Amino acid sequence: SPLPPPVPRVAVVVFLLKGRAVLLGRRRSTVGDSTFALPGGHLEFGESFEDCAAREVEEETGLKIDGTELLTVTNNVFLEEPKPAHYVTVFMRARPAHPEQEPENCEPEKCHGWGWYDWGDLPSPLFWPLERMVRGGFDPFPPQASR
Ligand code: 8DG
Ligand code: MG
Ligand code: MG
Repeated sequence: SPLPPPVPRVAVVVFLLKGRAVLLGRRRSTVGDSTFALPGGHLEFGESFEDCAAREVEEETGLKIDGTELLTVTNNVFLEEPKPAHYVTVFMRARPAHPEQEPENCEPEKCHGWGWYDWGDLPSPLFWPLERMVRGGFDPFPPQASR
């Protein structure tokens, strides 16, 4: 039978924040191969954004998260990739539940490894949906309490 027409999918990704650092991993994927990206993945049928964020972060890094909040949504069309794709990407922020715990590379077939990167000194190349946000001045950190 012929292939069904492609459809947009929903992804949930997480700015996991520790001090002034974010957790990034270098992708192994047909989409954005080798670029630095946030943990995250596909929203499952019936799942909340918060539950998806917690599930994907734990599946990919072994870390549990706290204080999950919705930040923004972007529309990402990947027509140039080997396998064209279209994602509506939901960006959340969260904190590690146990800040001293190190991330584990739980899906080594999908990621080269996780690391904490200072927001002022991000690695390159970033996955382009993230690169576009950073260039646009997007800041995932909550406003600083005044001292
Ligand atoms: P799953 O099977 O675990 O559900 O999916 P996954 O293998 O973890 O999916 P993914 O590629 O990590 O995430 C799904 C899509 O989300 C990805 O193909 C494109 C979109 N996406 C963005 N920005 C980011 C990002 O910074 N990180 C991740 N992981 N995905 C992102 O638009
Ligand atoms: Mg995943
Ligand atoms: Mg993923």
